[in-house]
Amino acid sequence: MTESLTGSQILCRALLEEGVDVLFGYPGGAIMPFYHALPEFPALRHVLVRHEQAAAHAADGYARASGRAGVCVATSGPGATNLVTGLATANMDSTPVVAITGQVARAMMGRDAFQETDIIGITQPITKHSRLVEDVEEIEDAVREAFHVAREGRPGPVLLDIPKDVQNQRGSWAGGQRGSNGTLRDTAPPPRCPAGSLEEAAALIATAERPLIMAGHGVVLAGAYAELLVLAERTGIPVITTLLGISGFPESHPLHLGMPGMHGEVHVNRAIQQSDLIIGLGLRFDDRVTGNLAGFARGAKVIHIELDPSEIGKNVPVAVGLVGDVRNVLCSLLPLIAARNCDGWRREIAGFVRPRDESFRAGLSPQAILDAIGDASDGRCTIVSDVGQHQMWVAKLFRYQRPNSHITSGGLGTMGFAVPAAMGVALARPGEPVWAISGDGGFQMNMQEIATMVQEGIPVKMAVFNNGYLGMVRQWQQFFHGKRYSATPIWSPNYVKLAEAYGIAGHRVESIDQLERTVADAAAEPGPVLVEFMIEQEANVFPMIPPGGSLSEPIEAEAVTALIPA
Ligand SMILES: Cc1ncc(C[n+]2csc(CCOP(=O)(O)OP(=O)(O)O)c2C)c(N)n1
Repeated sequence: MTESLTGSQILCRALLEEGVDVLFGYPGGAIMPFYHALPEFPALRHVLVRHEQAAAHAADGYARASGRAGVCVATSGPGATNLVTGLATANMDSTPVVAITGQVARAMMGRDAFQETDIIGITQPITKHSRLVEDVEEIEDAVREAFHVAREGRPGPVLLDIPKDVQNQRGSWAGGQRGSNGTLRDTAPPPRCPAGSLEEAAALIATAERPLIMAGHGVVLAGAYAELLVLAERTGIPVITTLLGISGFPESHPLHLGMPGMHGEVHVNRAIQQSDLIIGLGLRFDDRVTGNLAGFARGAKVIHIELDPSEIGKNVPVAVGLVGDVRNVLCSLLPLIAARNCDGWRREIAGFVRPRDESFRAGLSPQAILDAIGDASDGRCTIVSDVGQHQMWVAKLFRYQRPNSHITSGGLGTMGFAVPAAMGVALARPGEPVWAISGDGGFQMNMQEIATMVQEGIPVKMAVFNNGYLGMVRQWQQFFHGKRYSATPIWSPNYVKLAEAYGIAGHRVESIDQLERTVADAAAEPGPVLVEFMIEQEANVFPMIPPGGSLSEPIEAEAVTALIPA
């Protein structure tokens, strides 16, 4: 039995059949038929953002927190192009997002009609798939395909561009043919490991003298927490977590070493350089992790477990490549792994550990702020960070205990991500505390979303680390551009008054004695809240591998005076 409906009604029904419960969007001319139909489907909650970029980031945050595809909607032309940064962000971090854009009517396409852009052409390089839906009879299949493609294999964004007249066109609804928008786990493919490769990997793991596990985003995407824990505990192999692998392994665990790469700890990078085996789990060995590839872990063989076969051997030579969802591959590998320990190697690594830069610990330091946030929520919160120095402090200094409790834009490094992404996280995890932590630069890129939170009652706790600079760029200028602070000092509004203007609670913390109390008050606030932390203006993130340098050449706090002109 088929029913005659408009394209927009079919679209709404198809979204419901995919299990969609929330969409982030913004209306306009070419998507009006969809917005006309939407009120007939109250199970589809629409969140009206204040900028379409925020819709894409919110859908991304929702997807990362829930493991289901996030959905964003925009009109043609400027609405669609405003989604671009968010889609590129999702693409770089393998997040399943389905974007729906209105397009001008078919008869107008190709005539430079009002608000016409070739959004398919624009987004093709930054999505897994972009499709122009040319007839109402395609809509049902196009939606099913979009969710399937976004989630299957390595997840990523998909865009459906639907001309206005197709949204209005009447067509037939068959329905009942789809699965639901389940979690990524439901669609994980079985591993593809060439004959003998699992045994080969197990033999390398049994005989290596200085092995390391390097856990990336694939661990979180696959939910391979328990399997990673078994592998580590059975073998005693220390675990490194990349920026997007953070919260894939409990940080309090004695086998947890820390973050590698450009701002990784000295002992972590040194361990990598000395290791004879790296077991890479769901990561792409990107340049922020490896530093100069020619000098990366020259004595190490690499076992690479990765869902996307095109990643294997792309950046580092691989001894054994195992293709598949990290959890499924580990399930196949673990029965072959014998118990061993790495006590001698771990003692050696312990000898590499450098004392923390104590200048951080004094006063209103990032460490003190992050400890206060962790304490105020018993470590139960999800931290969504923006991009810059604070992002590195949030990655390195917060003690993540819960799986998937750290969310950030790793691959694209998109400033402005935290606030809107945190809205998506908060809707995916109702009742759980969510902190968006931004710098004063990135916060000002999407702070308009406070209005969305107020209108929709989304209780995100926003922290601004105010150092008066675009701090990470200032740090580079300090180290590598003779301290020429070109275009990095940044003025901010009065954030307490800004909060007041939006009708939410706002606080400024200027000294350590205000810290605990204020953070506790913010944590207890039922609605959105904004807390500004006045941190040291020229604090730096240490250590740092200079751009183009190898992991063996860190700049450490005490050496930096030699680099910087007086
Ligand atoms: C959209 C975007 N524009 C520019 C950059 C380049 N960039 C990287 S970090 C940074 C400074 C961030 O400053 P702020 O938000 O104040 O954070 P802080 O580094 O001070 O913690 C800039 C400009 C970027 N990553 N994203």
